[in-house]
Amino acid sequence: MFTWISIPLSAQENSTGDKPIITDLYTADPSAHVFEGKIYIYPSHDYESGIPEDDMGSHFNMQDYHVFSMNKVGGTVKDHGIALHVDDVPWAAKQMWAPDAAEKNGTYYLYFPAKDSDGIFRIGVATSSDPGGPFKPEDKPIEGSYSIDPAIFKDSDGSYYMYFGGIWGGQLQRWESGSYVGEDVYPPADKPAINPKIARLSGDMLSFDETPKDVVILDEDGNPIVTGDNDRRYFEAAWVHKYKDVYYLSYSTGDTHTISYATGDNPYGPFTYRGVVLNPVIGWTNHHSIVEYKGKWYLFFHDSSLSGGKTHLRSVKVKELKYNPDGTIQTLDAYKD
Ligand code: FUB
Repeated sequence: MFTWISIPLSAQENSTGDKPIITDLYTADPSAHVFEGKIYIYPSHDYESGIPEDDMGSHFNMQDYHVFSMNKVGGTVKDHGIALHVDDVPWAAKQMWAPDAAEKNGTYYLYFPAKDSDGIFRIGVATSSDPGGPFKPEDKPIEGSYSIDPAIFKDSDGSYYMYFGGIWGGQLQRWESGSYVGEDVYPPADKPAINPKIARLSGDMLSFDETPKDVVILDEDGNPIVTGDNDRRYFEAAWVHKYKDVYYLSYSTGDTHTISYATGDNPYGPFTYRGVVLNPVIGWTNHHSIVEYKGKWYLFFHDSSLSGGKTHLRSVKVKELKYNPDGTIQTLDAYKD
């Protein structure tokens, strides 16, 4: 069962600068990028569809995306309207979960997971000449794609990579054999945990240039983090950024509710576990992105404070993120300075 995180709602009133930045819609899973000199945010659009809560996330029944932009953190946030609706995606049936975006040669690409008519999560792509959309979807999902939470990383050499995958409702545990099985299969508690996946994108940004590979997360002794290590093992919400030539993989630990991170020396990893970026927030899920803007680093994330704690009705927030001189990240708490 989903477990309630016992952060008092009154904590929001004591918070410092962590108010939702969008209050007329519920928004979650914010993927932030700097395009055309502004911060653009590509979030999920939460709404109340009436589907009861379950462990597979059926209550996250989102049907469209809005894109938002701002000229400065703390400034006015512009809603660019509906960027893509599930009814306009030929292959998608429901559950438009956490998206991301990328730009190449003046075209903007929106990557999004959704369940197909067989109830299997796939990842699709849609294009636009405007970072705010609207986006035109491809007729089919990306060949070889599966599961959820696509995150696009552009490396300094101009290569683009997609990280993806999420366990439980994200179905990653059904793909460990290499093809989809209709039941959940997890490794034993003392065996390496299920890993997020990476695939380099092809030149046209519409397909994978390689078969997705595992992104291995190691502990301090160089051993893969195991399934039973719930405080550190990967659950969902992969994000990669680069700081001073080090690759940072950050992700949600799911049922232990942190955004944790690991570092490596190339996009494929392995990555070594380093610590916590963000402590648990109000609501079950934790999902974020990290972006540099005008010389400062920011963590975009969400919580359920605005909805009074409803886990499927979340709101995007932002906090400045700071590094220590050794490159480790200072842990943030949504409700404290
Ligand atoms: O928003 C639906 C799902 O909840 C996302 O795909 C996960 O990362 C979690 O935030």
